[in-house]
Amino acid sequence: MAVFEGSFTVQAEPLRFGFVIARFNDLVTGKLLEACQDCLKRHGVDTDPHGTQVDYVWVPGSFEVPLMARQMALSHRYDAVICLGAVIRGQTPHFDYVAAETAKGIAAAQFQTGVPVIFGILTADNMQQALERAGIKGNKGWDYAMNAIEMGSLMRVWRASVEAQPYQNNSQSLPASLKSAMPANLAAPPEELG
Ligand code: INI
Repeated sequence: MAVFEGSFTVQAEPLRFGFVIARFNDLVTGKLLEACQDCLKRHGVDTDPHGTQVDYVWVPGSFEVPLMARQMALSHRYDAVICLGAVIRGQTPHFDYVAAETAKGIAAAQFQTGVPVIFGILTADNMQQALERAGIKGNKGWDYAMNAIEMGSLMRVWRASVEAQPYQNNSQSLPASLKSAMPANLAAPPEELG
C-alpha cells in the first residue's frame, strides 16, 4: 500500500491555477486575492496574467462563482481552481441563499470534474469581521493558496500512480460484486465526465 501527499516545494513541471473572483465586496475579495498571489509567488508560481501558470476570471458575485469554476475545471487547463468571494450577513436578506448555493455549487464543480476547487468564500456577520479575516488580523487568502498547491500537487502524484496501473485494470481487479455496484460515472476516469 502507499501514502499519497501533496508537496509545497517547487516542482519540475509547474502547477497551473485558475482564479474565479467575485466583484461583489471587492474590498474583501481583492485582499484575499493579494494574499493568494503572495503565497503562490513565494512558492515559485508565476502569477502574471500574461504568463503560463495563472488565469483570472472575474464574475459579478459569489452566486456566479460556481458556474465559472465548473467551466474552468472542465477545461482541464488547471491543477486547481481557486474561488474567492465574500458573503456578508446584514448586507442582504438573501445572505443564506447566496452562501448556501455558492457552497453547494463549488462542491458540485469539484465532484463533477475531479479537479480540486478551493472554497475561498468568506462568510461573515459584517464588513469588519470580513476585513479582519482578509488582512487586518490575518488573511485567509494565504490558506486558500496553500490548499490549492497541496491539492494540485496531490492530484499529480495520484494520477502518476494511477497511470502506472491503468484505471480499467484497477476496476477489473475489484470483486465482481463491487464492480456491479459501481455507478457508470464512477467506473470511468474523471476526464471522461462532462
Ligand atoms: N454576492 C456576494 O458575493 N456577496 C454578498 O454578500 C452578496 N449579497 O449580500 O447580496 C452578493 N450578492 C450578489 C449575488 O452573488 C449575485 O451576484 C446576484 O444575486 C446576481 O445573481
